[in-house]
Formats: sequence, C-alpha cells, structure tokens
Amino acid sequence: MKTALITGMTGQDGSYLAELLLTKGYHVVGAVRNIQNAKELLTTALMQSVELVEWNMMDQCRMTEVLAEYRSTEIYNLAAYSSGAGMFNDAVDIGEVNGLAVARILDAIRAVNTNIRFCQASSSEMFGNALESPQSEATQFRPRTPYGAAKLYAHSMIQIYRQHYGLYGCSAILFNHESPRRGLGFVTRKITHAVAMIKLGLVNELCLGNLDACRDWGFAGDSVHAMWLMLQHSHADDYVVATGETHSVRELCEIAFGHFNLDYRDYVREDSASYRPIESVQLVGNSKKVKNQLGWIPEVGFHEMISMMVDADLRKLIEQNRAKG
Ligand code: GDR
Repeated sequence: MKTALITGMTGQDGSYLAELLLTKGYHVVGAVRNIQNAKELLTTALMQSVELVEWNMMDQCRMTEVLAEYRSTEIYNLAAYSSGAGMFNDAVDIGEVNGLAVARILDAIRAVNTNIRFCQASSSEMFGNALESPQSEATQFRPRTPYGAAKLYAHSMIQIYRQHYGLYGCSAILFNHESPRRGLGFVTRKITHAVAMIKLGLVNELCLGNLDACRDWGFAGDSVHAMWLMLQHSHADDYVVATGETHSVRELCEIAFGHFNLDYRDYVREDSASYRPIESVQLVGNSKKVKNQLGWIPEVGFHEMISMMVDADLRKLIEQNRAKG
C-alpha cells in the first residue's frame, strides 16, 4: 500500500485529494498544525479514513521526523495562505509559509529519502502582469503580489532541486479552482452563497468588486487529479492546470442567479471598496502539456460547477435552518 502525505488537508483541495487517493487505495496521512482543530474541520468520512500527524511549516526538524516515521512515497503540499483579496497582507508570513517552507520540505526529503515524489500547488498568480495570454509553462513569471512572489520562490526551488539533486519535484501551476467547499472569501462561493440566501429570502443584496474581472475557473476535484497524475509519470516536470476558458464575474453572476431564474442586476451592487486592479493581460491557462503528456481530462465545466455550488449552498442553508428549528 502506498502512503501519501498531504499538507493542507482541511482545505478545499486537500479534502478532494484525500478522497481521490483513498479511492486509489492509498494510506493517506494529513500533516496538520493542530490535530484537534483538524478533526473539527474534516468530514466524518475523511476523519475515519485518514491518519493525522502534527506538522509545522516553520519546523524542518519536525518535517524530517515525520517523513522518516511515515515513509510516504508521495507528498502533496497544499498548505498555504490563499486568500485572494489578502495577497498583500502579512508579506513576511506569506513568504514563510508559501515560499520558504517548501525549501524546508525539499531539504527534509533530501535528508530522509530522495525517492519521495513531491508535488507543489503553485499558482497562476506567479504570472502576475503576464506579457502574453494564454499563459503556458514557457510564459515569463512577473508576480505582482507578495503571494505570487512567495509561490514563485517555491516554484524555483523545486526546479533547482530537480536539476541539482535529481529530486522528483513537480509544480502544478494551478489557475483558480473552485467547488462547494471553497471559502466564502472567494468570489465564486461569495456569489453562490448569496444566491442561495436570496432564494430563501434571507438577504436581498450582494456587494461585489469589479464585475468585469475575468478568471480561468476550473473545478478543484479536476485540479487535484492533475496533481496525482504528475506523481505517476516517468519523470518530474511542471504543468499548467487550467480550463483554457475565461469568464467574467458578471457571467458568473448571470449563471448563478439564472439557476433560479433570477436577474443578477436586481441584486448585485458594485462596491468600489472591493475593486482590485484589473490585469492588463487576461489570466487564462494553456494546459496542452498536462493533457497531452499525462492524459488529464477535466470533467466539470464552468456552468455545471456554478450550478453545483448554488445547489450545495441552498441545501446547506436549508439544513442549517432546519437544525436551528
Ligand atoms: P483570486 O480569487 O484572487 O483570483 O485567487 P478571488 O476569488 O478572490 O478573485 C477572483 C476575481 O474576482 C474579482 N472579484 C472579487 N473577488 C472577491 N474575492 N470578492 C469580490 O467581491 C469580488 N468582486 C470581483 C477579483 O478582483 C478577482 O479578479 C485565487 C486563490 O485561490 C489563490 O490562492 C490562487 O493562487 C489564485 O486564485 C489562482
């Protein structure tokens, strides 16, 4: 039985990845900061099927100890600060966790077993003010936030350790990926949750930033599948994971509100306080490489994903209201 270690298992991507690996027969170990907190965040099904171990992104000795003890053959690093609007906040902490911690993991791998395969959740934010669109693995990185810069440091270290020490380290350059498990701070879930609230008559307005902002939004379950494929290949490499489609926040609203035959224009208010500068070049990924070399096929399209999220939010709210009596 293969053992995989996942950091960030309590997040959206971690939970999808853990479920995927369990269906493939892995022993799944969640490396978490605090086991008690993690237990409260995981679903009962996951709690019963995975093992949790205490881990600290700042503590290389602890990482080395855990890798030596659990003998995982694959490591997926999904732990990171990930708030979209907060990409400028706490630059030093972001640098520590999203950047430097990856160097610690790579050194721990070198110390314990150089055959361990490592996959990093890199980000399209590394492209920042990109000079071309769509972006591929060959596109120049021009990060514009501390978050993007930290992710780029980690990405570069993986390339360096791959070349210099021959480690099997992969970077999944993930474009936005969403699901019903997304946090409410991200625009997709903010919208789908508000639509469900409006449907139930609990609120009647939604304040958003720029409606014309565009993103390449995929399904988180598809993104983690690509990460798994990367660690099953003959050699390590970096891959853009994206849908290749771009949609605006306005289109997202049209679909989400339209799901209940509502017109978003009756409910959405643009709030300049939430505006973020719009990219001069569209962020949209070219994922030919992962499709051609690894046979990755995304299964959930944009429209289907937004509908799934609205339905899930409605279900959750109805259950919550029922529980309240
Ligand atoms: P992003 O995700 O910053 O791309 O980072 P987010 O969902 O926050 O923003 C997407 C786009 O929507 C616009 N927008 C709003 N965003 C939020 N959060 N709230 C609003 O009210 C709103 N109105 C418009 C934003 O300006 C932006 O253009 C995500 C995270 O998962 C990162 O961790 C990851 O690295 C990148 O995606 C790829």
